[in-house]
Amino acid sequence: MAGSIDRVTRAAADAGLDIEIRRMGASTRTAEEAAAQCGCTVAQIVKSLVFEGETSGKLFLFLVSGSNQLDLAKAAALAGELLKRADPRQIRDETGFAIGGVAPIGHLIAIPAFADETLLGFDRVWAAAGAHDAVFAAEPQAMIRAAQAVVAKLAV
Ligand code: 5CA
Repeated sequence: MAGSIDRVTRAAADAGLDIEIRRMGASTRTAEEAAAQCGCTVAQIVKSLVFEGETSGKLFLFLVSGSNQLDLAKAAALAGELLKRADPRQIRDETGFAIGGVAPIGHLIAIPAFADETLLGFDRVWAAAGAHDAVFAAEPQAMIRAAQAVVAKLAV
């Protein structure tokens, strides 16, 4: 998915976010795998979770720490509608990313995004960069700004 990685590179540049995308040569599909590859804690991995609005069918992006679970009730309150886990194919078609490589930036569509406040407690976080072995590191505030995400309390 070279095109997906290119989109992340471009989105970062457009947002003034200075990143270096690293291909790890091993799976970073899950937060645990990504942490092992990056040499960071699971908590410093940003999960980019895509949910679908039950009423609108629209996708929403929630950025949470790898050590936290998304609180669906809080997420739904922010989205303004009930949410369900999005279908992997819809995620791929609309964001341009396959599950395990969904990045916080560079989606094909403009996607309403929310970020959990606990991410701001780290000096550096790592996020997926468009493929299942690609990651980038960033200062959380800068990454959240680039994703145009609203900071909120999202974790259980
Ligand atoms: N590359 C890693 C670390 S950055 C990563 O993408 N992690 S993740 O957590 O953001 O992406 C995996 C997430 O995809 C899982 O936590 C899970 O919430 C979601 N997921 C896994 N399988 C499915 C599925 N079949 N349908 C919808 N979402 C899924």
